[in-house]
Amino acid sequence: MFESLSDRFDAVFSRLRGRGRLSEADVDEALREIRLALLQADVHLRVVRDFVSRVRAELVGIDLSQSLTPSQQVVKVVHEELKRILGGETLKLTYASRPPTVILLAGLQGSGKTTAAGKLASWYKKNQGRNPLLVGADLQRPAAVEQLQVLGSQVGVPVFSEPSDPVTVAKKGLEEAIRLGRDVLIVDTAGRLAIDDELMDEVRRISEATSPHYTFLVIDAMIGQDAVATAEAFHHTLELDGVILTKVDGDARGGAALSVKEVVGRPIVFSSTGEKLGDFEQFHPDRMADRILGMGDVLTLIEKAEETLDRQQAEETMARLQQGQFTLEDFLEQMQQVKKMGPLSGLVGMIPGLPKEVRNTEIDDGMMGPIEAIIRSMTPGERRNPSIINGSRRLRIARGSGTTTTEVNNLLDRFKQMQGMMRQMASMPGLAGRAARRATSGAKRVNNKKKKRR
Ligand SMILES: Nc1nc2c(ncn2[C@@H]2O[C@H](COP(=O)(O)OP(=O)(O)OP(=O)(O)O)[C@@H](O)[C@H]2O)c(=O)[nH]1
Ligand SMILES: [Mg+2]
Repeated sequence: MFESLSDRFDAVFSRLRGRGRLSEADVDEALREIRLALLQADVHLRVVRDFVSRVRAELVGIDLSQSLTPSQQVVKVVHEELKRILGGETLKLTYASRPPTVILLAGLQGSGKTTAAGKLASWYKKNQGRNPLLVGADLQRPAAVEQLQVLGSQVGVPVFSEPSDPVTVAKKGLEEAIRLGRDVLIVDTAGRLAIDDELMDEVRRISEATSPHYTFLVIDAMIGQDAVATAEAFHHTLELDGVILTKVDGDARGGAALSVKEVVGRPIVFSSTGEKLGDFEQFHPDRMADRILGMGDVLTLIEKAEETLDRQQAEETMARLQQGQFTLEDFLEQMQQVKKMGPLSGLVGMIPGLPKEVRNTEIDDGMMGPIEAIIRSMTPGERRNPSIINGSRRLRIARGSGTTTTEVNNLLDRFKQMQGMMRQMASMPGLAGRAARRATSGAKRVNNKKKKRR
């Protein structure tokens, strides 16, 4: 999401970079560009107008004697405004004093409600240590409850439903949660079109029967700002508390994300970024503003790493690394751990300081496939000591992995380089110092690259 917007902003800021002071014409031009960028990102017209006029007001009042350069000041003002239209502070989710905390999901057909219900249950269980119960109150579509049950079993959360009517199911679900001592109740409802009075009435009655603490509207980001219009209709009937934005992975523009809060007055609370159950994050306006402006999102990256990486395994790898014994087996292990964190293309956007060219490189997750296949086609002995790989072994590995001997050679060469680097690092004193040195040398390399390009 936000790729093209990021590029446009980047262009505006680089034009301002290096200026000693900003003339009125500079500001006007920058604002015109920002306005166009937002419109092209499919942001609601009212939001765009508001955004531009607030940025203008801020820039007029800017004190040029401050320590920031003019372009940095513009970035700062735009960042603040972006954060504000994305919702300001992260919504803090609280729990009912008398459990369960009831969460009702509503939304248009196919917006991703059922998927979000499963992901939300998993989030509450894994991140918050809660014991959710899912309720299948979509009796409209024949396979809806079954779909929820599949998701429930994948995330290890029970599902309640019965073939009666949706309001009864929701009510009984609530009783069931109390009986079983489940502390979060997530109610999945039938997909509806906003104009469908009957279905709107149904979700309203489910809401009355369960008195939800949170009512979240599930919105498909790919629909863009049109989604916002439906949000208003739902808000009218349901008193929404927030929005779950789905299919963010398929939306390059970000119009819905940037319009929802301003138009509906309710923030995005979660975003769903893919088909996998782990592709689900709490929505942090400030981090999102960072990402849009290419400042990276280290916090989310660290959280993802903490969620998915196996600490003990990482420590073992680190220990071997320390002794200069990093093998192809460790390499494979690391690749698998990184893969668990989600699509690579998503991760790259979170790394700060990467030049735009790198951030926008098409990253093919499939690229890891052949590497993995090659390592898997090796014997344990070969993995531990690749120097024994001669011509005939190379041919066997290439055949076994469906690759060519050149590809096998390339991998072995790259691995050898990497191993050399690691040995060097291992010879430096102090693990922490080593990590720090590695981080700074990485940053330097990026900077150099950046300089060369300019
Ligand atoms: N790429 C991607 N696909 C998603 C995401 N969330 C949901 N989907 C897909 O979107 C389709 C619809 O999702 P559902 O969860 O069934 O949507 P729903 O709102 O429950 O649909 P109805 O119950 O029919 O109204 C499914 O194929 C999901 O796999 C997401 O964040 N990214
Ligand atoms: Mg559904």
